[in-house]
Amino acid sequence: MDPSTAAPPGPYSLCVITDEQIARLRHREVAAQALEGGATMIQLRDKGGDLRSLYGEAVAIRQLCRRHRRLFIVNDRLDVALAAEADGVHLGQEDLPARLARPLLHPGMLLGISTHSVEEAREAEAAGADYIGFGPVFPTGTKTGTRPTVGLDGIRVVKAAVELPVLAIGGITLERVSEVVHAGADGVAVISAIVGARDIRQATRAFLHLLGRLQTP
Ligand code: TZP
Ligand code: MG
Repeated sequence: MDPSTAAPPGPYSLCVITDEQIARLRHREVAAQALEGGATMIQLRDKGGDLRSLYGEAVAIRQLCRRHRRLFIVNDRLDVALAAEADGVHLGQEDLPARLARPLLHPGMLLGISTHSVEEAREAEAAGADYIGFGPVFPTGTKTGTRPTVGLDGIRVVKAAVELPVLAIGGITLERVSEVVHAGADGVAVISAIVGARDIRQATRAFLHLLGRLQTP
């Protein structure tokens, strides 16, 4: 397809989630390369560092995202999302519940919730989430202790159950994007297939190019 006729990517098309261990780079560097490759959303995810340095990374990535006009989301830490003036926060089932987080966010801030079942997706929707992550769709080596895989059928079922945008997550590779989008996902959230690639910029570009072709009506 002629790229000039492809629709511009939606805000939830491609969420690149940072990981310093996999990338062997700082969060801000991962984000910079993913944004140069066209990622539509950056999620800052850090499971080990101290809060002060997380805040520093968050501010740096917020500035990068503003420059690229892309969304910036902080994983787990609502306090850091607020302090760094992120566009939103992403919370899991073990984090602050969505119904408590929603009123703490500034108006217009995005609330993303990780879900693994129709029940959790419906609950997130009722609590005022703006989008859900749904997965793991496929087996993943990146997150330990994940819930059972939901598969492509899981995406179809959850899309029929909620109105919210659904970001598929877990084991999403370039080869699997097409089936995930055909199953109904509004976008994909990716760690290893992009952050672990030799060239993050190029890997992001490849995902975006494919998503652009798949999502153009
Ligand atoms: N939540 C469900 S699966 C997962 C998270 C954070 C890890 C996704 O990483 P990858 O490398 O894209 O499978
Ligand atoms: Mg979490």
